[in-house]
Amino acid sequence: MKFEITEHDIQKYRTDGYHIIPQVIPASLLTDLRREATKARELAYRVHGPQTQRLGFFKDYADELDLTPFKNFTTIDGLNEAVQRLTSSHHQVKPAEDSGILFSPQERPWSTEWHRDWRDHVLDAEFQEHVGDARWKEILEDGDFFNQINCPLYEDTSTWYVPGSHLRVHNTDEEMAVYLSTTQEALMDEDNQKTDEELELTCLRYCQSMPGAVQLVLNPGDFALYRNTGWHLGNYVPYRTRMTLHTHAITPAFKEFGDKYRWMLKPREASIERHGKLASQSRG
Ligand SMILES: O=C(O)CCC(=O)C(=O)O
Repeated sequence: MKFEITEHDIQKYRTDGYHIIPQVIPASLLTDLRREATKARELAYRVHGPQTQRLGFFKDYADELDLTPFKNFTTIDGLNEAVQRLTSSHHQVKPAEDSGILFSPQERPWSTEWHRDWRDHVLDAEFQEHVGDARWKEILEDGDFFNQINCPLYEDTSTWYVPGSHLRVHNTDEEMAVYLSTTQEALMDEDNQKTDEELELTCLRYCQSMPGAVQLVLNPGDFALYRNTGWHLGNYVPYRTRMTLHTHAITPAFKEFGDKYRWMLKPREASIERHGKLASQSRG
């Protein structure tokens, strides 16, 4: 096998929920990917504004981007085999052009909230009615679901993760205290109350305050696979060049789940609901 995956790596992926395969992108492909991703970043700022985090489904921009390097990424010799060894023989790397690229913001630092996909992006009543805790537990424990990929073209330390949290239906009180300690609006300083340095350090402290959190340190061409049902976030600064391919290892079961429940996704509303509901609970 071109990229070595040991039994220990497989076990650790199950229990910790993440694994980094070093340097999967060869130098010549890295050159081509950086060139096209630089164009994609300009497109992202143009379409979504200077603070945007990503350009999704960028095969829609085939008239402005050469998609060949991205297609060559998906078929890197030995990559899918390595992913399959960590997961199962029916996992496939979803082409990045069907998924997205993550970028650094152009103007100011910001961080996402700590979150667990997909549970934190749906309304509670709808979740309980259509999925429920028992089915969710099965999904968390089933490696067919929620295997996300970050593969940076430049060094990337933006992603933080809580190992082991991907298997838990319920969060700990300490985790919820961190989650409730701020809001997405504050982590973006929407009221312009902070200097850039104050905002950067506020976001960094928020990352560090989550119990057990680790910062993923990814070198160019490293390949991080992580169960995105675990607590994670992205913390961004404009002075670092971030261009990170962001996709999934998908399976037929995961695709079916996505198609069936896509209508339930309402990230911002769900976040407001959690803050409101839990704050009122804690007021008694
Ligand atoms: O920027 C990152 O690495 C994390 C992005 C993220 O939180 C997500 O896609 O759910």
